[in-house]
This record gives sequence, structure tokens and C-alpha cells, in this order.
Amino acid sequence: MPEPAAVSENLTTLSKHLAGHGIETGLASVLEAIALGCKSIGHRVRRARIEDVVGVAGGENVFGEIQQKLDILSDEVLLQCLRDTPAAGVYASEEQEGPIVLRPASDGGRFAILADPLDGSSNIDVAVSVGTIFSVLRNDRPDAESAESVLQPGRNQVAAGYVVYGSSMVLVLATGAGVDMYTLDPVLGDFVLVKAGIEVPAEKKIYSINEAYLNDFDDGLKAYLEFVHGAGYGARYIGSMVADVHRTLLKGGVFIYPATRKAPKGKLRLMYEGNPMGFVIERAGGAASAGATPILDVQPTEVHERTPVILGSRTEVEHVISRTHPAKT
Ligand code: P6P
Repeated sequence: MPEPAAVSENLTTLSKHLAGHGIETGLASVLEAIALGCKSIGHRVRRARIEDVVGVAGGENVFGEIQQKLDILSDEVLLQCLRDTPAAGVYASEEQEGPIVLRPASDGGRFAILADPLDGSSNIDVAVSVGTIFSVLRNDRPDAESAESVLQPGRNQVAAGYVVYGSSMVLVLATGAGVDMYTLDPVLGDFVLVKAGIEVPAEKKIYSINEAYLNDFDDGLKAYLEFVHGAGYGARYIGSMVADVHRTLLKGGVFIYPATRKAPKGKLRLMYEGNPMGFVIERAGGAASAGATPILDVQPTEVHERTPVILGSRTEVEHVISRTHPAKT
């Protein structure tokens, strides 16, 4: 009797893996709702040109930035998925002026979810990888203050992650149990575990920064760039945070979106870009700094505030901070 063929495919789905690692039911339901929303968003991204939803929507977001059609579509999809999830209490996103209270904690809404529904959306028109970034906090304020429950430091996150819409649809999820990577199996229609316990390489000679802003960088950052230019580093910059961070997580190196003279707090948002990516990288053994302090220790005062981001391999982040903030080393 021939040996049965070994099951080469890993059929551990997201739901099964969460249940197997003691993730509380309410949080698991929120993460599964986010994953469902991302499957739908990924499908729309892939069909953007067919459905003629590339390009600008004609309106602006709360910051006066041009909104892409898919930015709005993606936000609506995530919001709908979370409205249908009893444990989801508050939703805030780059596309929403302020936090939306879905249900108070007293009615089961025990988690606050923040998201950049479609990060890097201006790259869609040219088929560059984009993604959804999400952060989950406990909605632990009295009902009357639910909307303010999102203003917590990133250290308080109970889960965070992102989905890359690229050559495949990849979900990276950080929880108390570590950082795991799933790929959407188009046949199963589900995210299946492909790598558990991801760790950022301790060092790697790759730096990722938009050097077009060189003249606006401070002297410390210019000194860092002189160092890497003479030390055999490779430069990689996709211009899509999710893609640049995903590469940094898997291969190592450092991703930098710094403060500049024109943007003294940088461009990226603390609550739904810096914090979730910082949580993923720290849970994977890397470092994530806002310059003078770890990103996750920044006490937010406003849901859309910006932060400098320096994250990746511990040694590589150290090379940056030792030059930009010498007193901190
Ligand atoms: P720049 C995309 O627009 C984004 O928000 C991030 O995904 C990306 O890291 C950054 O802006 C790129 O900004 O100024 O280099 O084009």
C-alpha cells in the first residue's frame, strides 16, 4: 500500500491559530473581522483598474489631502466589518475626522480599533504594493469617554499588524504570543499560517529613507547617511510604508521617515502607522524609535498626530539614534 502523500500545505487558518494560542474570544473576533475586511479590500485593489476605482475621489480628507477612491472604499469596508462585530467598541482611521463609537464597553465593545485602511494608495495606479495597517487597544474608558479611549500609548496595544496587497496577500499579526505571518490561499479563501514567531535579523546593511529630502534633514541624520554611504549599505525605498516595513521585518535593516525642517514631527501618523508597525517590530525583537523615545512610549494627545519613525534591526536603529540623539545612547 503506497504511503499517503504528505500534506505539504499548512492548513492552519488564522482562526485556528488564534484559538490555539489563547487569544481571548472577543479579540479573536475583532482580528477575524479585520482579516475579512482586508480580503475584500485586497480584492478591490486587484480589480481597481477593471472597476475604474483608481485615482482621486475628488474630495479631501480631514487634513486637506486628496483622497483616492480606494481610500474611501477601504475605510467603509473596514468600518462595516467592525460594526458587525460585538466586541468592537470604537473605530478610528486616517479617513475619519474623529473616533466613531460603535458600542460602549458596557455593551460589549471592549476593543478600540485604529487603521490606515489603505496605506500608500497613490501607488495603486502603478501596481506597487500597498496595504492596510491596524492597531487594537482595549476600550477601557467609561462609556461617556469611549472616543478618548484611543488616546493610549502604543505600549498598550493588545494586537497590531498589517496586510500587504502585493504579489500575494500577506497578513502579519503581532499579539502577546509573537509575530506570525499568513498568506491568503485563494482556493481556501482563508489566511493560512506560513511562518510563526518571526524575528527581525539583529543587523543588516540596508537603509530605507527618501533621500530627496536631504537638505531638510538635521545634521545628525546627515552624519548617519555619510556613515552608510561609506560602509557598504544597500538602499531600498519603495515609498509604501507597508512594503518597506515588511521587507525590513523579514530581511532586516532600518526604515526611516524622520522629522524634517518642513515636517518637524515627520509625515507618518502615530496611532495607525507608527504604533502598529512599532508593535510588530518590537514583538519581533527589533527596535522602533521616534528619535528621543521609543514610539510605543509616546503619549498621544490627538488621534491624527504625526511621529518620526526609525524602526528595524536593533543594531541598525542604534546606528541612527547614536548620531541623531547622542544623549539617548
Ligand atoms: P514620501 C504613502 O503615501 C506614505 O503615506 C507611506 O506609505 C510612505 O512610507 C510615505 O508616505 C512615503 O512618503 O514623502 O517618501 O513620498
